[in-house]
Amino acid sequence: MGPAGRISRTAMLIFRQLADPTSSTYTYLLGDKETGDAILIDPVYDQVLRDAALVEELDLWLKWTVDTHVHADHVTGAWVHRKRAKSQIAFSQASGAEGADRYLGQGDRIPFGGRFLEVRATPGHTDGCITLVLDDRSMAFTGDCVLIRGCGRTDFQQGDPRTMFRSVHSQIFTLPDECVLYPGHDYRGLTATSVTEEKHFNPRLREGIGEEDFAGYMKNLGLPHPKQIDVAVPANLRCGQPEGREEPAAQTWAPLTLTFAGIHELHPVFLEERLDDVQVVDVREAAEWSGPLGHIRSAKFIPLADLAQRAAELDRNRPVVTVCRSGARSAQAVVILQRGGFERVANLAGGMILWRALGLAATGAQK
Ligand SMILES: N[C@@H](CCC(=O)N[C@@H](CS)C(=O)NCC(=O)O)C(=O)O
Ligand SMILES: [Fe+2]
Repeated sequence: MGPAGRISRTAMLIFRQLADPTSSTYTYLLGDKETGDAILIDPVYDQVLRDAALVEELDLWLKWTVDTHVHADHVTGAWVHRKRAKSQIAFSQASGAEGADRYLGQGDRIPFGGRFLEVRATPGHTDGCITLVLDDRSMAFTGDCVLIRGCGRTDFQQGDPRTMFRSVHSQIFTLPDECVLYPGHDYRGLTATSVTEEKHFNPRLREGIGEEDFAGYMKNLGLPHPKQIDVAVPANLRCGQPEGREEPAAQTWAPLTLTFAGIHELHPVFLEERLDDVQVVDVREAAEWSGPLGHIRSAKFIPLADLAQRAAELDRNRPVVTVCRSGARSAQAVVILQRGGFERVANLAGGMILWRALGLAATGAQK
C-alpha cells in the first residue's frame, strides 16, 4: 500500500516476460489492471497465437504493439496482432518501417490505461532503435541497445559503435541505478539486469571504458550474420505484414480457441453442431462412462491410460475431440494424440460437466 491506503501504481501493473526460443527474443506484455489496456513490446510473428491467448486469458485488451527496432533475426507479430485484435502499431520515426499507426520520437508517450511508456532514442544497433521507459522509471526495455553484460551488435543495418556508446551513456545510464533493464534478447537465458549492474559489470560499457575502447571491442565481435536477415528486414519494414507466407492461424476445422497452455479447445455448443463430422473420444474410466453424467451418443470410449496404444482405432483423416469429466484428462489426451501424429485434435472445454450444465443430450445420463 502506498500513501493514504492507495494501491501503489506498480501494484496495478500486469507484467510478463515471454521468450521466443528460436531467436532468443524477449517479448514483454504490460497491462493496466484497472482498465485492462495492454501493450506488447517486440511481439514475435511465430508466437502471435500464444501471446494472443495470454492477453485473452488475463482479460486484457491489446491496444498497442511497439517494436524497439527493425529486427534482423525474426519477423515482428505487430501486423498480425493488429489484424486479429485491432491493436495499433507503433514504430520509431527513424525506423523506416511503413504502415504503422503511429511514429515515435524522443520523449513521446505511449499510453495504456493509466500508465505509459516513454520513448528514448537509442540508435547504434540500428538508426531507429528506441528504449521504452515505464512512467515511474522502475523498468526500461532496451531492445538491442544494452543487453545483459553485453549490447546489440553494430556491424549491419545502420550499426555504429560510437552512436551506440553515446546512446547508452546519455539515455540509459542516466536512468535511476535501481531501474530494471529488460533486453530484446539474451542468448544464455538470462532475463533482466539493472542500470547499476551494467555500469559496474558490463565488460564493454562499465565505468572507465571510453568510446574508443568500446568501438575497438565492437569491431571485433566476429559474429555470423543472423540466418533470417534477408527475410526479416524486408518483412519488418512492412510492420510484419506477410508476403507469400501464411498467417498464423489456429486449426480451422472448427471455431477453436488456442490456450496459453498450448491446447486447442472447442466449446460444447460448437461440438454439438459438428457431432457428425468429428470423432469424439471419451477418455474417462469405465465406471464414469456408464455413470450418472452419461456420455455423448457418438463417442468412442478409450480410457486415457490406453489411448497411446489404441490410437490406431481412430481415423487420422477426421478431426478428433477428446472428452472427460472436467476437461483436464482430455487435455492430456490431446497431447498424447498429437504426439501420435494426429494434426486436427481439440479438447472439449469443461468436459461432460459443462456439456450437461448446458443441457446437451447425454446417453445414460441421470436427470
Ligand atoms: N545467430 C543469431 C544471430 C543473432 C544476432 O546477431 N543478434 C543480434 C540482435 S538482432 C545481436 O546484436 N546479437 C548480439 C550478440 O549475439 O552478442 C541468428 O542467426 O539469428
Ligand atoms: Fe536486433
